[in-house]
Amino acid sequence: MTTQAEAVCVILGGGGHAQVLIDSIHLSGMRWPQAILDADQSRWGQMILGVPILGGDELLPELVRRGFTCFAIGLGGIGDNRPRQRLFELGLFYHLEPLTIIHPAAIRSQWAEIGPGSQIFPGSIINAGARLGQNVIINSGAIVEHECSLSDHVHVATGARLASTVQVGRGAHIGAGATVKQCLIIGEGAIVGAGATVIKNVPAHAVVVGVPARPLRQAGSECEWFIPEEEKP
Ligand code: JB2
Repeated sequence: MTTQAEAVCVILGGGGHAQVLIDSIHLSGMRWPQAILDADQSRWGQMILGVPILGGDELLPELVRRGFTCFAIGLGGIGDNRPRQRLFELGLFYHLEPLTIIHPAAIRSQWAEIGPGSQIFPGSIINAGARLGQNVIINSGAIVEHECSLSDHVHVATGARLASTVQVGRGAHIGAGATVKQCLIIGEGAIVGAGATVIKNVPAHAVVVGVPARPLRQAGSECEWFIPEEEKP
């Protein structure tokens, strides 16, 4: 394992999320990242906060040969965490170490567990007994109360709040400013819309919106839990 001072880091994805990420890396006292890879060719050669966008993900093996040791996911992936998951698995495939980033202005209990590659942004609160898997984002100002359990690749967006003992399934997305009542279960791949207030369990892959949160109605159907076509058994 490399130390923070030795880490040579590449960021995968160079949009808005990457800016907060690079700032957080810097303020956490880690070494400044050396490169960004981005899928958008028109951005190659540009800089984000002084870090150059060198090219696309196909450069990853070359960077490993050049001595890069770590990666961080620069993609926020609003509403769909599968691209973040794919990039995370790509970094691991090349034996890079996922950088775990905790902004110094985040409040994190020493009794909270934070998995590899997770990103804890400014103003967020993670209380005692909370457990976060790998590649989880707790975005700016979000609250994860005591004994919540978040699986891999979950994103709790800006200002969202999980009351105590909430369980969030793999890859689920809790939208900006949403609130989830205590003891509820948010299923794998579910999406809670921005500003929603969730007062009952959300099934896997469902999309819920509003106050109180209700499943999105599919055109022409009765109100029932919405499951994207590709996710139906
Ligand atoms: O497969 C990929 C890939 N797919 C998209 N590989 C790599 N290396 N890069 C990828 N990207 C790139 O991620 C896009 O080309 C784009 O430059 C970047 C995403 O930038 P964008 O600003 O569109 O989204 P974001 O995910 O950085 O930020 C969103 O989510 C945040 C959580 C924004 O909506 C923010 O406002 C929000 N705070």
